[in-house]
Amino acid sequence: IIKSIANDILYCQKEKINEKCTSRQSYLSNKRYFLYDVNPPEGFNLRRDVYIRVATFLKQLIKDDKIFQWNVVLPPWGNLYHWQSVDLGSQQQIPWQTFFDMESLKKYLPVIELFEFIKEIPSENEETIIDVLYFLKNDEEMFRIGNFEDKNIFSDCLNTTIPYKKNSYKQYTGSFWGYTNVTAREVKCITFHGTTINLKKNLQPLLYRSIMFDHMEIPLHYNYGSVDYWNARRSMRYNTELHQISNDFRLKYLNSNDMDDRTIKLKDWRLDKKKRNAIGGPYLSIHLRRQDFLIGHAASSPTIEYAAFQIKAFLKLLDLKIVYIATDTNNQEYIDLKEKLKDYSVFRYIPTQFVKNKFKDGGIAIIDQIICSHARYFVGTHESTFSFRIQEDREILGFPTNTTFNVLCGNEIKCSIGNKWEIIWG
Ligand code: GFB
Repeated sequence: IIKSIANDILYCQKEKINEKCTSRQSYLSNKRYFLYDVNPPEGFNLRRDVYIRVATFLKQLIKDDKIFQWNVVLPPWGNLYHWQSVDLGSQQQIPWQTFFDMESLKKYLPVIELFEFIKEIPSENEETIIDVLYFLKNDEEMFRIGNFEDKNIFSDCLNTTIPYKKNSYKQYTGSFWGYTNVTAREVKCITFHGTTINLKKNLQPLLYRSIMFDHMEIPLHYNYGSVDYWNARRSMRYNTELHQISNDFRLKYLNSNDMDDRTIKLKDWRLDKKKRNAIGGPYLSIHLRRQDFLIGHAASSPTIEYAAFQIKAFLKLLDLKIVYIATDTNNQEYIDLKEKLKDYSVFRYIPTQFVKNKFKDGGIAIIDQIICSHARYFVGTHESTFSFRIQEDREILGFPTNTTFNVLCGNEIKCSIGNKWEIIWG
């Protein structure tokens, strides 16, 4: 069967599309779709890192594979634990274009939204069927013993609780980002350990057109921190409207604009060049992570009093009068913090209802990140991926590293400057 499909593919590629090819075109076209999903509790900024693992892997695959045209289907955003604004109703099935600039992403890799995939794939019984879904899981025993080695072991899923079950048409239904009309024809479980490249053997493009991996957070980066990693990261530009909102805020309240701050980026990220001369707007920016961090990272989370003490020390040191606070804290804590900084101008971004409705909690968080990334000096929260993404954006903008890799200290532990995660340019 494989041989005959392969022959058909080659035939249809070589010949002009004729009747034989047209009728079987979608099956035999060399277009292949890579879909993925992530463990539900994971936050927005860890998910962004998972995208880079996928993107760099697929980029390499496309380089090596001369037959198939690989496309990444971007998993819609939704139901994240941290998105708690009750006035926005359910925040699910949000396409990537709400948060990111699709043209920039496409300059790195062929990506499509899930709704485009649903349109492209002919449906059967009104279902869009993914050919195979691999449910990845960790080897708990290996983590217990600490004897790590690469693994890709198939199991029958019988001993695993999987969130997929067969419907009356014998397809697997499951969460599929809240789309009840998306199903999978086959589900297979794999105990996996290793980097994304090791997933290649499971793709089998001669058998499957659309291949999905669930728990894509399990495979590790295969080229972490390389030029290619940073190219993928640079292609993750935000939606231009989110930039515009942030720029308006910077101009109005923070006396900041790209020309004076030396933070101009070229329209095409591929043309941006290595630089370290950004000066940023005349304000200090702080990312103060609260909520679940107060439990998960209690030792490194300062009290509001101690946070204010440290912020004042930074402002004095830098001779700045303005501080921008990005935080997920409640109003009362923010008011307390502001009160303790009353000799300074303290700002936070408060969205209009229109902006909230349009960009949801995820977009508001990105506006905070953009404003933080343009400050003269940034101080983040230890081990928060939200802060890590701001640090990366500052690396891309060309700030000297001493203005970026700083964190607030908890009351109880001495803290040092975090690792400097410096950009590598090609
Ligand atoms: O992005 P994230 O994975 O970063 O999750 P961490 C934090 C989320 O909380 C963000 C909101 O995506 C935002 O939705 N948030 C946090 C903020 N700080 C701010 C802020 O300054 N402004 C705004 N507007 N929103 C990890 C989680 O979070 O923390 C893990 O991914 C776990 O699931 C762990 O909860 C304790 O790395 O900070």
